[in-house]
Amino acid sequence: MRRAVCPGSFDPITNGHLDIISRASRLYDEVYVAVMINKSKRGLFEVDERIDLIHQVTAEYENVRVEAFHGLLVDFCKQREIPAIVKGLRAVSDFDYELQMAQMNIGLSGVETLFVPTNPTYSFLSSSLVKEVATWGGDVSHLVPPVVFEALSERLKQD
Ligand code: COD
Repeated sequence: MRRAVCPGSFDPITNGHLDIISRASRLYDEVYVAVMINKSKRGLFEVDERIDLIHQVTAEYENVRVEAFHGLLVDFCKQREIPAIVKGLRAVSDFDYELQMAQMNIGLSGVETLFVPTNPTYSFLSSSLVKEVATWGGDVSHLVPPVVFEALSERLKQD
């Protein structure tokens, strides 16, 4: 069984994340989407809400599993016998930090990182920008799946 993980904060999942997850699901038998918990950083969405949204938007991919994890990504991988991390690369600016993490992860545990070039349509897209634009009333409906757009609109109405 060839397994891989797509890790992230997913606060919330965007079309850029989804593009990488769907491409990974075609390359591997089983793909874990790992929502990595960072207790020092409160998100717009609770971890359970992020997971629920990811479940909804990945429902069509039968080989995709979604889990939350608190700890090192390499420990998540070790516990599930996952040898590969799949990351999307948006721009050169992503590369420096992604390379550091990839080298740290292989050094810690031998887990490889594979980089997938972003779909040019989403090369500028991040969860933080989506939240910022939506907060000020900008239209992000083409940047996130419809169910995420609804959740985002509801959440920002409450704040
Ligand atoms: N196009 C393509 N790919 C994209 C796009 C896009 N528009 N947007 C995001 N992605 C991909 C990238 O690969 C990105 O790395 C990933 O999705 C996740 O993005 P975010 O923004 O949801 O998540 P981040 O960047 O906050 O995630 C960082 C991690 C949680 C992966 C990292 O901090 C981590 O592994 N933490 C666990 C603790 C740990 O092991 N630390 C040591 C690391 S060496």
